[in-house]
Amino acid sequence: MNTSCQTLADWVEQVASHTRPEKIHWCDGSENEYRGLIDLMLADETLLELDQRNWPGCYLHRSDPSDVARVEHLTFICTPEEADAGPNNNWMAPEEAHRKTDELFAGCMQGRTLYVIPYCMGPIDSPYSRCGVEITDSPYVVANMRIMTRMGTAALRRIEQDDSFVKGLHSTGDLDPDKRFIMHFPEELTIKSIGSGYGGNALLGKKCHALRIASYQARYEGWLAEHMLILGLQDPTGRIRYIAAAFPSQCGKTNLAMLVPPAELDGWRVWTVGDDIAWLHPGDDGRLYAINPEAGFFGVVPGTAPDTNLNAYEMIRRDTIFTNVGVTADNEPWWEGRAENKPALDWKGQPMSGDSPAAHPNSRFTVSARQNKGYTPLMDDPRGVPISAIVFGGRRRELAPLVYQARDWEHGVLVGASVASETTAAAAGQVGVVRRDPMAMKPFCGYNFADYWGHWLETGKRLSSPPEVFHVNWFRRDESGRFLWPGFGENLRVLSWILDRCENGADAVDTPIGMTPAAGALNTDGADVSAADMEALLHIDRAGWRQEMQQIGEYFDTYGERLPAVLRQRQQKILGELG
Ligand code: SAT
Ligand code: MN
Repeated sequence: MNTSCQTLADWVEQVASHTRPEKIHWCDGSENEYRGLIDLMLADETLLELDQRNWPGCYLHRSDPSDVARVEHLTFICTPEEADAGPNNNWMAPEEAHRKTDELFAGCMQGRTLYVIPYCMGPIDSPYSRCGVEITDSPYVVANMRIMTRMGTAALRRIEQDDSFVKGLHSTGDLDPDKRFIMHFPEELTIKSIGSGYGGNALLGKKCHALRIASYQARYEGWLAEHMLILGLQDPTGRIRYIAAAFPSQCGKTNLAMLVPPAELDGWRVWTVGDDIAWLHPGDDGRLYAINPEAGFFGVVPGTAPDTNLNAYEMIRRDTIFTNVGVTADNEPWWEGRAENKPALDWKGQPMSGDSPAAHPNSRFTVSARQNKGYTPLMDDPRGVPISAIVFGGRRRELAPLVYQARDWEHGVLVGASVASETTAAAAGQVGVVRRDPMAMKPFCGYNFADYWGHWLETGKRLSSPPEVFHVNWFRRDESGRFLWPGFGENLRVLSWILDRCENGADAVDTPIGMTPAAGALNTDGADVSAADMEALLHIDRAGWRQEMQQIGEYFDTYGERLPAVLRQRQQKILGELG
């Protein structure tokens, strides 16, 4: 065998005898290996070459049209006790889940290659990083994992040292949605995923490991695994402070993490540490430190344009795998929001017709984080970066103001637990319905939310200088559906108020739900937003909030006795203050 880690060697052998592949390939993560995989996929048309003169190293993958998003109804947390998975998860007994998937895995790799992908989530030399091994029969998954994680020989060496890793078994199976399951066995540090080749279902290092399994592990080890971007904000004096922000999928995490300051805010810079996942650890100095466990971006393509996300727009001009975008007559990738050129074929490869979009709304780019202009070597710093502010947010047409600040950590946990957002195309199902999405972790928390909130509260007790906690909403609209806030680069105005608040340097108004910017405290000079819109954006609708807090109370009821009492007390207190 190719490793001194006996557990790994045994597992690979056992999987191979069950799935019956024709060949086994141990991934080393080299450039050569990547090139070989690309050539293989070009040959069997898993990948299509895009115009290499203008888009060097860029390829298009068209997934099965029934396999374009995460499938939450087929995603299970398999703990021995159902209550440990909580009302926030689908649960299946571990024996049943193993039996169901093992049946489907039997012989499923016949005639195919079994790839062994050792990977490390986080810098190879960080004590905060954790490793995994994904076994898959999909070369597309291998190529994506090479971009998204630190994959190959260095990761294998660390696994041999640690003698511990998350086992992730994946096969695309026959892509039959009726035989599709994404199973998590947190106590066994094991994932079994079959029947889908799509991102979050198949790149097991991402949501399955770095969020569902890691959140469970983090609870016992005393840290937090969160669905958060991490950015460094450099002010005109050159000082850099770090913010972690949790928004549901397709609510602008990647755009915020790569923000380009508007011309009026001269002298500011944004450094991207991560765009999707943060692992947060209390440091010796009582502050909270964050690493990004990933090495690349798996971002939403539609809407990527020079005025929304210039850095991403430029970053994906080379060495990028596109999934489910359209193509132009001259073989360039095309998506809604791309101003130049026009699409000839849609994401299914069909000629454009009617109003249907060229790119699937959940089409994605996979690209190395190093190609981003806002790349900072701090992304590879084993110590992580100290977090000044945690920002929660959702996509809410109504009610939630542009920004407000929690009073303290406990209130911050309530604010996070109360996040609600309109659903998006990132998951299969209806789009645009408001649902509770605490900490933007509804699809990703590997255990009972009540215990998870309890763990957040405990973590706060270990921090002598905890981050300040905020809530933002970039998505407020008026009755005609017009967005009230310009968003994108202009969001820096809100972030700068947030940083000032972290040092008590900006004026705020005390309201029952928290502190909002005082009139004039948020710099809108040169922004395209009227005084009336600004007032509407910061207005607290007391009747609406009373109803919201009541609904939050009802939502908490579903967690019964396990709900931390302090959350209930704080919710009741705010309800009382709303009159
Ligand atoms: O789950 S994915 O990683 O495919 C993307 C997302 O929904 O955030
Ligand atoms: Mn995400």
